[in-house]
Amino acid sequence: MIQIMGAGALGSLIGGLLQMSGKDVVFVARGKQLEALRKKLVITGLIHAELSVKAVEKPVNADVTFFTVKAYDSNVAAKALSEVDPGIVCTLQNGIGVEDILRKHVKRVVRGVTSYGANLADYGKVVYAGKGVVYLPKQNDAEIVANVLRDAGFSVEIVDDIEFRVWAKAIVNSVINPLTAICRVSNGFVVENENLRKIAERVAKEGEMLMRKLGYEFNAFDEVLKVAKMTAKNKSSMLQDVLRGKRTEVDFINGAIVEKCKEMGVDCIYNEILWKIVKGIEDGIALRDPDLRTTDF
Ligand code: KPL
Repeated sequence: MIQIMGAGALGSLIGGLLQMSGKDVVFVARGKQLEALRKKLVITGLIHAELSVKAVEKPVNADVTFFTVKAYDSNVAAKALSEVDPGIVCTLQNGIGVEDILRKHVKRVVRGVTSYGANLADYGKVVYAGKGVVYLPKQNDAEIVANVLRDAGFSVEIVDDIEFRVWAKAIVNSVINPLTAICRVSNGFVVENENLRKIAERVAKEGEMLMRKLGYEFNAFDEVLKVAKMTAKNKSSMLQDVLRGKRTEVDFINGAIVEKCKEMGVDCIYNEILWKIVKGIEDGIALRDPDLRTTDF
């Protein structure tokens, strides 16, 4: 049994593709997403599929669990998982520190990173926006996860520098996500527009300096350019959250980068300003409608 803990955009896409490859999949969801999935899961974009899926509110025993809840839901979701036997738990979440939260509650954790693109068009409707890669660390349990994913056609790479990949992804997200969420533009605009591009370069530079302190060579702005061009028409996950009136993952992206920069003595004023502006947007949303801050794992 494969379990999807957090059937949002990425979780639904992974679960849907795994089910289509013949795996027995259960989706753990809440609220309107649970209601919708109980009717069906629709995948559009690169493929078109309508699937009848098994959707439940509470986690169950599984051989492999994909942990794809929003970063800020990690603690509650990991605690819920600890009440069953979730098997190997593979996190593919955005952000820094999520695997540490997970490890407090479950034993067999695999920290992965993915560049697959998925958006939720509506409850129960996921858009498969872009093929990518799933990076997994060199460790025993990761091989099992890799085989599950490869059987369903995912491109998987086993790497010995997963920490680097986690930071690299967070740094790219720290540039694209808040700028798109604040200005309400798609990813490509962040580097096409001269005003935003200048800020993007400065934010990326802070990330690059942090990477150097962590012992990694990483041309952050080159990577931002690459990702922004590849996903030019996409709405970032942070923009989608803001548009849907939901909390964002900014604390685990820019917030975590600021914390690490301060610890390592790296300037981070651009990250700090973006972080605080997005927190201000979240507070404005909460003021208008506190109920909308709930999530859908
Ligand atoms: O990971 C992403 C996100 O939106 O969270 C990027 C790479 C920016 C693609 O949209």
